[in-house]
Amino acid sequence: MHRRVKAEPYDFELETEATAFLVIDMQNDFVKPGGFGEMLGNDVSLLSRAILPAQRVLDAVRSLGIHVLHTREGHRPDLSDCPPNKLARGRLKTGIGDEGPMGRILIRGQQGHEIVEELKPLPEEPVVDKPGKGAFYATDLHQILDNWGIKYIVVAGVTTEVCVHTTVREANDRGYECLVLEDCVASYFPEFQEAGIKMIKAQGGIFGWVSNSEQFISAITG
Ligand code: TIU
Repeated sequence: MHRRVKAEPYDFELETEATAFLVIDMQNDFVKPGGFGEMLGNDVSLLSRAILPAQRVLDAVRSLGIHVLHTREGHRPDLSDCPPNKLARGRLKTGIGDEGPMGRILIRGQQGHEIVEELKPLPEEPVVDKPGKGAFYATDLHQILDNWGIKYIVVAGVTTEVCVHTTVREANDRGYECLVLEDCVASYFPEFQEAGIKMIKAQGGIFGWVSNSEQFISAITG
């Protein structure tokens, strides 16, 4: 079904059958109090406020049968898929693979690596485990989207300037039209949230469009 979403820099037009809702890295360790993100000194409330709007979008797209996928950033327990530069980055006392507040940090199978309960994937919704920031790098995301005939990707998740940006840029280069929902993405840094959103829609939508949960839900359910 054809839908027109009020967006910037101009309306985003999509076909619901060719649309996927992609929820990026809404994992306990990034978003929840008591996780790795908070341990590093971040105010995680800046991230957790994206949960409720994303949940509303999830409810709406699920009720319409629109495809949903989730990603998680993390690694194998033996860290064999973690590049040495990522492991070394930050010179952290407690970093990737170490025992953190919610299990081993960014390791698959650990509680901190799990997607937050509010946005828990349904059994039929693929969860793409990614070792990097972009969801296309070293994953089967492109294959899944291609098999489904996806042309439009609606994006939620964290963080705006890191994994959301990298993924949207990768998607744009692969020919997908991306709509980022401003209140469903978040950053630990308010200035990066603001700049990150501006960059997407600058220059006539240089690598995507920006809207919000309310405008998107109203367009697809209206
Ligand atoms: N998912 C994601 O954005 N991973 C990060 O490492 N983000 C930071 O902002 N650190």
